[in-house]
Amino acid sequence: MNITQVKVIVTNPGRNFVTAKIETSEGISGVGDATLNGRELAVATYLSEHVAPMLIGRDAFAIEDTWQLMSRASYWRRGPVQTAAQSAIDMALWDIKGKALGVPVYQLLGGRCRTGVMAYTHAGAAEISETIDDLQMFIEQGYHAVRLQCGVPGVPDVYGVDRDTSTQPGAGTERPYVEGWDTSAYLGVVPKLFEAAREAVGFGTHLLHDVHHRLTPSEAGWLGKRLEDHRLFWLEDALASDYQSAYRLVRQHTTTPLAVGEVFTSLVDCEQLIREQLIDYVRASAVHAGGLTGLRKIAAFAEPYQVKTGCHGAADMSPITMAAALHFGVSTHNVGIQERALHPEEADDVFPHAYTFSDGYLDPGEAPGLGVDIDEALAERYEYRRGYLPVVRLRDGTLTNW
Ligand code: CS2
Ligand code: MG
Repeated sequence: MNITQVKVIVTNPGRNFVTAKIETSEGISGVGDATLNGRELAVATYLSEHVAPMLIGRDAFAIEDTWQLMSRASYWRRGPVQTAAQSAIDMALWDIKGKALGVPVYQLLGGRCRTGVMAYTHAGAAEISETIDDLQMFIEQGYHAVRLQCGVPGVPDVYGVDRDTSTQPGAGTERPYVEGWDTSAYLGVVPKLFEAAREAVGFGTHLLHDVHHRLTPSEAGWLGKRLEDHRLFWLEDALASDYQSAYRLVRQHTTTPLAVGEVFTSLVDCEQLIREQLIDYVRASAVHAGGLTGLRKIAAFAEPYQVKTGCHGAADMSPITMAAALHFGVSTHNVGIQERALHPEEADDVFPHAYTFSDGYLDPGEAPGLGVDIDEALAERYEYRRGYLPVVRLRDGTLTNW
């Protein structure tokens, strides 16, 4: 079965998504997510101009060899643009192989090692009391794990707090939206958020928090220590992870579990973090870290170090990535949890899928392949619209990490 065509489909059902659809000589096709939030057309061009031409005529079953070709043929290694393209092709080839053999992809990855993947969703409001209301609502919906974010007094538009969607990341704004930040005010309110949450719901629900890359190692060590009595499931992206060794200082000061990695594009980005056990969860995702093949390489390296995965699952990756994450999630031993941010309804219509959520767990379903597709006719109705991610400035105007 040979690759005969690689279509690149850009659509905007509520936000931009980029999809690679591979057609084969046997009439079986497969889909892969290539969405890089805020830089979508860079990946679409990389796919159509640099990847597609060299894949035509290749054996569609040669997944590993194709992955290695996309890693090495560019000479320039890794990075978010080329890895998102590589990821999409990889997901599509696993989809094709599952369909050709008549089995869900998780069967090709080793079969089930759990009945479902525990999910977590996002509760975030300006006031702590409103975040707690959302937390209790999600518990009633069956979630066993919820991420909590809240506003920071005196700081406009803080990450993770529900706002008008025109400024939500992923919906995109014509120019980068400028959010505010003040670490001291933030460190004053987060312990209060988790005190209130534990007071309200006890310790029966896993609670998570995303710092979103904004602290220094000593600030992160202080916060982690301060939160220890609230037993978080994880404190995410406490630092920007460019210098993996910076996590040593955080680890020395706190036992609060640490998660990082939604921006990682390969094992190179997290090898030291895992080998030195500086983190507890690696957040790499199928769309950013080389597809299912790339994700499996990271998970296999992490297993002996007792580091688990907690794949990124924001709304700015398509339902194809969610489907791939769940086939990986039910069949990989050291999977910890799966993020579940809901897509706009129109996106679920463009990407019909077999995966389901019930009683706090996600399941990929039994459809052959990844169990997800793209409705090309419907996708065509949603025009691409350039959309920037926000940026963040401190009170004195200094740029920091969003
Ligand atoms: C966030 C993401 O879900 C998370 O953990 O860090 O929503 C992130 O802000 C977006 O994926 C950026 O595109
Ligand atoms: Mg995050």
